[in-house]
Amino acid sequence: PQRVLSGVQPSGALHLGNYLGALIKFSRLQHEIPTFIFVADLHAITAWQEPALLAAQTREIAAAYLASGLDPKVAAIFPQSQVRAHAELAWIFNCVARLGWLDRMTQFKEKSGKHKERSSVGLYTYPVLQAADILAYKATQVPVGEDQRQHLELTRDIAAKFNHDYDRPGFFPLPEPMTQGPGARIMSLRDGSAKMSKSDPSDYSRINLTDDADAIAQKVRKARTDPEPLPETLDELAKRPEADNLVGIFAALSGRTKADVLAEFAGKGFGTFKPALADLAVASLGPVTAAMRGFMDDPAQIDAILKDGAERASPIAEATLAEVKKIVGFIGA
Ligand code: AQP
Repeated sequence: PQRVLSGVQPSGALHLGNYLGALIKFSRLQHEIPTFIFVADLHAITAWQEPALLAAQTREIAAAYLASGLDPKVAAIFPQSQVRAHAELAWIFNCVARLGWLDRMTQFKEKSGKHKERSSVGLYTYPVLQAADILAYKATQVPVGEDQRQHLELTRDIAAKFNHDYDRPGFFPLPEPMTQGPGARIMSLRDGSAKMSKSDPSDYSRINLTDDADAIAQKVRKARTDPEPLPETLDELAKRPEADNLVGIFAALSGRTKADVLAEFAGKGFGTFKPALADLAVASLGPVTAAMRGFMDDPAQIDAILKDGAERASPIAEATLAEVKKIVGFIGA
């Protein structure tokens, strides 16, 4: 059977990259394939989080899920920490994954920076926990942004090694990343070579889901570009990272292809394109932001939705964990 699984960390305000790379895909998939979407609070504490802020941000991510169209009666929406099997399976996978595999993870290198020895051990084993998130549900499809591809490869390696070492061909499926589409890699509005990110110190580098119409319009207006009009072809566009990014955002927000957007705007300057993009962004995000605020006004309702989601997800993850324990040779499983 097919299953979709994904999650977002409650480690800061959500931005347009998170929305277009991940969130927007969830609500489309939920009606086609059983869908499990969690708030990755266990992952978030790999870097320090103020406890009160972590709780607030967990509810904010849940509100963003609901506002972007996830239906809690259709998809299971839950906090990662409320389904114990994730952490327990992660331990077993820590013993399957090899140090050499984790040493190659570029996100750890980027996030630990120059202070590797001061990073948490959790940050290092982060992708192993991610493998447990996915494989606890034997998920087959994982809608994520391009930046998560390497971690998905690691999940596939862990699944394959487990199946091989314990001689259980096909026990874990090898999940497929769903990273297609123009929203898979949204870049910073200030630098076409850096991804849009929560941790960028410049707020002008990103559009936050909580930005109002004026802030969105101003950020688009100030977005870095070159002076040339938009080109005719995708090949030409690819040579201009900032222009490419803005066209990609337009395409993702309007559900069109970049080629289609170029067909409309080729030959036009940013004086025409940027206002059109700002209008589109405000029209697309405005209702999401408003709905998000509505959900955030009722934290008790969010908590109830998350608890219900955890109760629906737990039996599935527990069943996988019980099978795994038996396969490994733990008695009583
Ligand atoms: N720029 C992006 N373009 C497309 N997708 C993106 N994602 C993140 N940035 C972009 C996708 O959003 C989902 C949730 O990511 P996360 O909560 O795990 O956060 P992250 O990957 O650490 O990315 P952030 O938001 O930029 O945070 P920092 O600054 O801490 O690195 C994932 O599916 C991710 O691919």
